[in-house]
Amino acid sequence: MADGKPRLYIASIDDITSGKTTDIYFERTRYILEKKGLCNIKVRAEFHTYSLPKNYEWAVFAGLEEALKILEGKNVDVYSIPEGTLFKPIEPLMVIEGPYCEFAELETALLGVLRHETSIATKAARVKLLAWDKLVIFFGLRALHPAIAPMADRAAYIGGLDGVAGSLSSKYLGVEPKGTMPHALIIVVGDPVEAWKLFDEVLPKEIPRIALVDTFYDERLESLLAAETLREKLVAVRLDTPSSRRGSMRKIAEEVRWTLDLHGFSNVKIFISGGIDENSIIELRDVADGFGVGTSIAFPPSIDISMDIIEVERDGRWTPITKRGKWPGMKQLYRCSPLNDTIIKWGVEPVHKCGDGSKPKPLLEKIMEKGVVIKELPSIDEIRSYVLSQLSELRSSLESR
Ligand code: PCP
Repeated sequence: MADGKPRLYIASIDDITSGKTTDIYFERTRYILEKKGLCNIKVRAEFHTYSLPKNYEWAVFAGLEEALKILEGKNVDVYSIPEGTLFKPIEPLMVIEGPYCEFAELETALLGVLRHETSIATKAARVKLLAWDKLVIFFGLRALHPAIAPMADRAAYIGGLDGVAGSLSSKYLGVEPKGTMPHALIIVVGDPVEAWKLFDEVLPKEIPRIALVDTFYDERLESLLAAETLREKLVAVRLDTPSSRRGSMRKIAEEVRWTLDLHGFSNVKIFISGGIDENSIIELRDVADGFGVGTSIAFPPSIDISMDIIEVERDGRWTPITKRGKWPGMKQLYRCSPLNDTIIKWGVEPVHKCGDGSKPKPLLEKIMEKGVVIKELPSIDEIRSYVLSQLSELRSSLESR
């Protein structure tokens, strides 16, 4: 309650795992079921998406670890595809099995976690795919509420980005943050050359010397000044040209590249940030060596994951039932290669073989039993590598079309 004093509007971990961050109608549903002795009816509830944002053909499943944390200790079993799997509409992502009242109020939080992380990871993967082998660092924390900074960094990294700028990423994710220098350093020092020198003088050698070169003067002039100041220590220049000055960012980058090369600084790379999205990556990827991408990944199109009951236990037997527009029944997802998938009724073996003669791989596995995780969860780097390997397979199959 407001008491005239400022506060941070953040739900606690206990609020989340106890189902308090719910929509009120789930509380009312539980109340009715409890009153009428129907709370122990067992259901299977499936998480899936039935449509993707415009021009999207796939998404990256992320947020499983947080979903499991929310379900920990509840009397439920959970089946899931691995975190980081690329998926298409209708494919089953996760299934909760157990008495409905065990997780009724958790639906809101579970969807929030899965939708948010999946949306960020998917956008990050799209950006990384377009950036080819160029470095992409997540600069998006300033677009988000700080309470979810580790989540956003995690999702962006899982999606395949090469690094994240958030300081807390080392504490929460075991990922060392990456960064350059802000305009604030140059403005406080009052002179770019002096600021670059201080950066070099004070910071440990392991931190790459990347000079921000757009604060007061023309990018071409500042880039050359930075190269002449830091010489062989300068790894890259960062162009964060304000939109009011841009005209063509590509032309600015080309001019900087030409000038650096002309003066013998071909080894100095060009890193571009500020308003970068998929189209600008395509426009700049052959002239830039790296990108800092913030808002377009932090605020991505939403991957509309929903949860629907697909089976109810009646007289000791699982009975397929769901709302219209959705596919009833428990399903398995069989994969030959990324997105070359077949959905098959749970418990039925596929009869088809993959193109190379191998058997399709089932992706949905039991990961939680009676509220306890029964499989070792992959590390964030393993999940990221899994995403990158699927993206690479996808790129090869698109190129061979
Ligand atoms: C860069 C840019 C955006 C940040 C990165 C993220 O900031 O101007 O504010 O970009 P995006 O959200 O547009 O993708 P800096 O140049 O580091 O900002 P500052 O002026 O604070 O130095």
